[in-house]
Amino acid sequence: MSDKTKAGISRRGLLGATAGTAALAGAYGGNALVAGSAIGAATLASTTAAKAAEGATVAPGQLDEYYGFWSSGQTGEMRILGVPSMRELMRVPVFNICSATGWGITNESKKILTEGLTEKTKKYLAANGLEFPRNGDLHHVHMSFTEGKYDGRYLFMNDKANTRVARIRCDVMKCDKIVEIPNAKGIHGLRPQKWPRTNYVFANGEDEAPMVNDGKVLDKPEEYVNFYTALNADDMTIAWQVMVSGNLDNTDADYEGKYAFSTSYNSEMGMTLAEMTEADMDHVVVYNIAEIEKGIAEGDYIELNGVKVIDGRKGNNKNYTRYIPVPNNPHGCNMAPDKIHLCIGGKLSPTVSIIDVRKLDDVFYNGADPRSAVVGEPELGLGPLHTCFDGKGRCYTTLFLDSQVVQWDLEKAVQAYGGADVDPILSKTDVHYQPGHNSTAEGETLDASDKFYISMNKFSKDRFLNVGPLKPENEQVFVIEDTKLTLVHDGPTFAEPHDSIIVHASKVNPKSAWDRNDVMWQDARAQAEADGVDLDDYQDTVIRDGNKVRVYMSSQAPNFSIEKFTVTEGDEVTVYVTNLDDIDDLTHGFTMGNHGVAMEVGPQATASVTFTAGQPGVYWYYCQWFCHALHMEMRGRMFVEPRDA
Ligand code: K7E
Ligand code: CUA
Ligand code: CA
Repeated sequence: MSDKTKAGISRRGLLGATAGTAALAGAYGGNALVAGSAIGAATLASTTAAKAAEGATVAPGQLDEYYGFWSSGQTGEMRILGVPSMRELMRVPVFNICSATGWGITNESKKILTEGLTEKTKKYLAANGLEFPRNGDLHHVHMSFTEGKYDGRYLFMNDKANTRVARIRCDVMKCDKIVEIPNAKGIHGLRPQKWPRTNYVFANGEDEAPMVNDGKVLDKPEEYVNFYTALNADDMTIAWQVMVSGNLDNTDADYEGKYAFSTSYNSEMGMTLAEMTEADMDHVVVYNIAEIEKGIAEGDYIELNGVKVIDGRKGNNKNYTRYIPVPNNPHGCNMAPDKIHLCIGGKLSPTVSIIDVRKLDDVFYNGADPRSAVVGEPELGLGPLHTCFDGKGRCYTTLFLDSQVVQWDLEKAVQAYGGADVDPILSKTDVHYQPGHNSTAEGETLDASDKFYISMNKFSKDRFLNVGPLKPENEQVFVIEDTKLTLVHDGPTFAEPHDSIIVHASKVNPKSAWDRNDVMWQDARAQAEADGVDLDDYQDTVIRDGNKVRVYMSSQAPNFSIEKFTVTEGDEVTVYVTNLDDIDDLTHGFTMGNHGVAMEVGPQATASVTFTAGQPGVYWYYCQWFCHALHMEMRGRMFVEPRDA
């Protein structure tokens, strides 16, 4: 990047000057600028901008006001950021394999990654020497709700690539359940029920498939179906599915616990791009939760691969679903915190369709035209994808093609649709570039606030130093002051800042050490008990059981309780490590050289890993999480003897 801005002002000089001014004001913390937030020169030149930046500044050592929970798209993990500083605090592996934490390597994580797979997938994986899918495509992270507000219990997320839904426990910020959804294909949109609490997690299947998908049907779209899934949030079992017409993209739920919604860009049931964009109108599917529950209770379902499936296709003449026509290939599906309006992003249409959920009873029970629930359709700009809310009656819609965010007034949009001569558009602000999702603080809840606006942009183009053909994406934070959005942070991220939620820090209270009785290692505990080993105490026991060897050790900085053990080539070795340290932040690890084995062992945690002892020789194991001045010395030897010796 050039040292000179277009206006000919030196960036360095400008940063210095701003810092100086702010220091005089006595409140400048420096992080927003120093820690890599490139504030545009033009923006900085304005006092308002400097003030806004100050408001969004989190000084070194200060804590952010909000947690941000981020999806990572095709990386498959969840990320935790501090907002507004945008400091990345943690990466929580979910659908990916992680070398640092041992996710996908430890027995505890493998159990979670495998136990929820369908038999069909297990068979495929086994035939290919795999235990679980190696990748994931995590688009949407959402927290559990109680009465329309985040309650800090769980986070739920989808894997589009392998049709899975996962849950993270917020007390330890680790994934504890992964479920593959039968029947459906490509879980995309995902939202928790908001009211009265998250009893259900709703998940959209994006890809249609033949109802009996056994390799006999390809080009008979009339035999293709799609599924909407409700999972029981408390135990992550599947409650029911609804068979629908058209595909499903994004989903949301209302604030009354009555209805849930999905957008469908392929009401045509087309298999090619031309076919999928053929119709002028697609639709929003409305699910009537009480009617579906009643239908299930009364036995009006078929059982498909162990799931109770209700027929909610067009023309079924039941009260399970309704189809509301909206313009061509809609995308985003966002329920406003006014509890009344649902906003549907037009994508190919420059509009957002506003559905008034109070009108849905008439659509279901009094034969009203489904379109009568649409009470606004403002023309906002090109490529409207997602809408978020600030709790002040204002909406923010990303315009993918225009590379802008449009801020608009919900009430005025409804008035304009009714014929009033009002312009709902309040402002348009450039973003860099091509925004997909966006977030305001707690914007999908009754605590929606107008503090910040975050734009998750699919392209960074020339915004950062060139790192080769694969560029990072770009995330931007704006401070909202009425109709003015001021950019205060611009930061690159690795694939892909797909979606995020912003949760007030007071609602998230993770532990600093594990509870020794945590269920995460209940299998290890059961095995230890069977072996007469007390996992909670100092352990140094090696059990031989045929060609199985179980090694129990504890770690206390800077020592493993076992400095060497002997096994035979080809033995199945399981190492259990218990971290007896309970000091804040004192994580140990266990890495076995040349065996593809590594794991995190958090304070007071037990973790275990099973592997096959390799070629004869001495192998060092070591602690890979820096824990002590003598961390390098925290190591030991595994001696592998030849099998025939
Ligand atoms: Cu949330 Cu891209 Cu998966 Cu919109 S979807 S951008
Ligand atoms: Cu223990 Cu490093
Ligand atoms: Ca379409």
